[in-house]
Amino acid sequence: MTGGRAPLPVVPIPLFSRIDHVGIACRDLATTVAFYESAFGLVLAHQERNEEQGVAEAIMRVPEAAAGMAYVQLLEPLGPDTPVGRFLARRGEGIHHIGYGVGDITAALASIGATGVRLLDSRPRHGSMGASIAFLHPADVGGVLTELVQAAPEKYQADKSDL
Ligand code: KFV
Ligand code: CO
Repeated sequence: MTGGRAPLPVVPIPLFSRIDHVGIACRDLATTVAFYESAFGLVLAHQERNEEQGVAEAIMRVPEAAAGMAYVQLLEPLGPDTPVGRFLARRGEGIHHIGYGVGDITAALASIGATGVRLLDSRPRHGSMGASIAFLHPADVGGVLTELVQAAPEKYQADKSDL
């Protein structure tokens, strides 16, 4: 998974508590939201624009997920010179990243960073619904852009305030 490095140390406890979301790059958010609602019955839980990440996003709730909520995150780029804009130009629409829930993102970053996986964010940034997020380099995770998500306290989540 990480090339020719020495065997990785085993982390003492599972760092990831659940799959928080799968992020999907799309060209048109409204059309894609409508598709996920009508074809799959997913529920639009939240919508926001994240200038720092260069995306307009919609959070589709997967009903009745155990151990905390799980989501599909639809991502329309705010411009061509953004991570999702470049991804769409290079690969077209499709799965862009996977986000894992963690209890303590600062501790998780320290632990994962110590294994040699490159951290795209050494400190957490602002994510969906008030979460703290940080990305790991896809080249060190078998080609998968991987995001850590420490959810905000419950009162900040899925309140539809940004719809
Ligand atoms: N998955 C796997 N590989 C990817 C990738 C992806 N989504 N995007 C780019 N790459 C690969 C690409 O194939 C290429 O590999 C290399 O990364 C550089 O591509 O083997 P290669 O050919 O060298 P570039 O230059 O086209 O990509 P660039 O965008 O400049 O940099 C890639 C990367 C991963 C460093 C950058 O996209 C990044 O920093 N991403 C993290 C931020 C992000 O993706 N934000 C949007 C989602 S915001 C979000 O999820 C939120 C707000 N939230 O709360 O959940
Ligand atoms: Co995400």
